[in-house]
Amino acid sequence: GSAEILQQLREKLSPRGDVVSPRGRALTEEVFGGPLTPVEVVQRICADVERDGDRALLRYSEQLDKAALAAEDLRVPAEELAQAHHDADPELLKSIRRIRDNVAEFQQAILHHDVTIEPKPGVKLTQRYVPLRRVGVCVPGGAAAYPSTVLMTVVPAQTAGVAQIAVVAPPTAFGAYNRDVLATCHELGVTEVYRMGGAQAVAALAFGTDSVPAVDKIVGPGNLFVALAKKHVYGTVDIDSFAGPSEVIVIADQTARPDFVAADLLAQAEHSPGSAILITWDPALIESVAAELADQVAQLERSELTLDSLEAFGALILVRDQDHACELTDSFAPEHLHIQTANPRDLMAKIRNSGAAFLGHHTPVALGDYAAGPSHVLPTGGTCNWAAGLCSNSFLRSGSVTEFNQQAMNDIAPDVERLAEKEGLTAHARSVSLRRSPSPPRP
Ligand code: HSO
Ligand code: ZN
Repeated sequence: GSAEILQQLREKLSPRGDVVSPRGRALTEEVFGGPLTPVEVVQRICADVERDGDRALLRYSEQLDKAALAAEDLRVPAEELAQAHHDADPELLKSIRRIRDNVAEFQQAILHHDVTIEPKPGVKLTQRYVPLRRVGVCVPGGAAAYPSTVLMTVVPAQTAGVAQIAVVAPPTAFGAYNRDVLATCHELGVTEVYRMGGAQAVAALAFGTDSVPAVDKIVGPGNLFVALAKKHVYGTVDIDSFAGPSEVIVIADQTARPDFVAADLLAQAEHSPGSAILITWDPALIESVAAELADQVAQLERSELTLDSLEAFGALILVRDQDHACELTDSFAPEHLHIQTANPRDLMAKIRNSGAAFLGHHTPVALGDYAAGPSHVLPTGGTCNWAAGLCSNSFLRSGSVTEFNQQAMNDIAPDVERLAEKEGLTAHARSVSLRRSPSPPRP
């Protein structure tokens, strides 16, 4: 029945990793002198960085990331960015430029513009959008290097007109010591890159330190500690959504090719952890996809990790029919949804909640992960029923602008005065009545 499937799915989807690994547990015991929950760890780190700045930041980099850095080492020197760009594969740089153009074109097209209405003569109401002045972008660097994440965060921010973009990546071979990550930053014109990761990097961006000027908003994916730290500093700065481990739900029918479907499931499982779920009403497809998965996983470079991820967070689910598939998907609000059926748009119309949807047999999620145009920084963990993915508009804040002339103010004044009086706020009422012309009789 639906309830059991729902329960099972809930366990499979969103490998949030709130369970700390034995290694992580040992590390926190060593650093904090006792077992702490991830939330407690993050609270401690953020409080220390807020109080002690660089000193705490560097101490945690050493203790948690095993990187002994001095304050001067935090920011990647301009020459190093240029060198990485110089050394990078020229074909990679060409791809990066093409992808940048794809992303910029889409992000530009969806950008909010100021809206002004004149609902009555003498009244002008505007919703205006201004880019944030300074933002911090988290690029992960634990399990793999992600130059694509640099593109999918920095280009939307640039499109919005953000003047200062600070990229942070952990001091690891997959992070701020990764040539391709640094080369991508340089290609995009990012000059501020910091070697720091985890909760301490988020805290440094939020509170500012001697070496890292504070930002207005922190975006980008990361592990559990990064996500919890962003939540913790929200209010001091803005943040984007909870972007945790990758998830995909594939809805497929008998028109789908089992090898395609299996390849798409493996692609997100490869993130390790990554959850990958097939929902279909065709029992034969379950069999054929299962066979394909076994076959294909063995051929992957990250074969073992992917298999582990698939076993822990993968599922092949048989449902009654299309409506059942849509209903289940909607209640899970997956980060990625890929519909591989004869009528993908019809199904899409029945699903409200997904971070990013991919329609048809020729639109693998990997197109969106790397190159299509919408950002791959998306809400996970079942938060897509209220959270949205990153886009150029995430880097704007809106404000209103109101302008009345005398006549228009006269017209609206009685309503203002009445409400103000009901609230007992006579100063408010007076600030309006004083301006009326001719003046109303004094009560
Ligand atoms: N699927 C990831 C993004 C990514 N994939 C980066 C490959 N590289 C989160 O949506
Ligand atoms: Zn991916």
